[in-house]
Amino acid sequence: MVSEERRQEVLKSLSEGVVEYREDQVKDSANAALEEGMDAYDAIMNGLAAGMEIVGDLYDRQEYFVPEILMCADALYAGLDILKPHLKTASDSGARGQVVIGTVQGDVHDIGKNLIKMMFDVGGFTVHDLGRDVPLEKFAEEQLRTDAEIVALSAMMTTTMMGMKKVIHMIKEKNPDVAIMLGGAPVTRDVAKLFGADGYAESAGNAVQEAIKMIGQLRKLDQAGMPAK
Ligand code: B12
Repeated sequence: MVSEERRQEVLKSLSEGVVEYREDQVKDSANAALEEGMDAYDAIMNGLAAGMEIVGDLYDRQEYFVPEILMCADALYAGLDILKPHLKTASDSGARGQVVIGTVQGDVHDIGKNLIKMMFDVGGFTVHDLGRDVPLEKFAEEQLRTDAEIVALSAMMTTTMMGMKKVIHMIKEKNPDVAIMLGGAPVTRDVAKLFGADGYAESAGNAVQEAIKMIGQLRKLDQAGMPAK
């Protein structure tokens, strides 16, 4: 069992490695975390993702620009590639249902979306990842093709977030029983409600619980013979 002091040391090294786009430091710290028995989810969320939050602040303060952020993202992904295979997965993998996920048209931010995808993977869902900058109609097409219970949409810009409303309309028109979940920095629970979505989660931490709650509610409505919203 790793000491709390050592855990903090490794998390700090992961976060600093992302902020200072030092890929080797991130890789070494990710391997150290695994060798010393740290929880991979903890290292990802409280190390790598925490580092990217700091990068966001540096961008806001105009100390970092797109080139730096891209290098930070590469460092984060180098760590994620090492840690992801060591995430504890639900025993009944794939049995929980299917999810279509993607970042909406015009938006290339995919770090958040990939962390949510990762949580659905380890949460026992089958995930169909459409990637980033996904044409809006693709979500409805993929939902029909896979008969997925959940469609999860990500947007990181206020401009692209508006596309989510169109996607919800396209899907609900064809299949009102699909549970649609939104997320991303500009998205809030009120926006999700306003757009007619069934769920929202602020971060990877509670995305899967929210998804399970959403499916439960839609199934209850179904059993009661009530139309979905
Ligand atoms: C990294 C980054 C980039 C990278 C993206 C690299 C990549 N592979 O993703 C690059 C350099 C490409 C980039 C480009 C641009 N970016 Co940028 N970027 C960021 C930055 C710094 C960090 C985002 C990030 O990854 N955070 C870390 C992850 C872990 O957090 P997250 O994404 O928020 O995801 C979490 C939650 O939101 C949630 N979540 C996310 N998606 C979903 C989906 C679901 C279903 C659920 C339930 C939850 C959920 O859970 C996630 C995990 O906990 C943010 C700053 C910020 N504060 O957000 C700006 C930011 C998003 N970018 C911004 C802008 C303006 C741009 C550019 C236009 C800049 C430019 N002039 O070129 C371009 C646009 C490119 C495009 N067409 O999309 C603005 C958006 C402003 C706005 N509100 O509209 C921000 C907010 C910076 C700022 N403060 O101005 N960017």
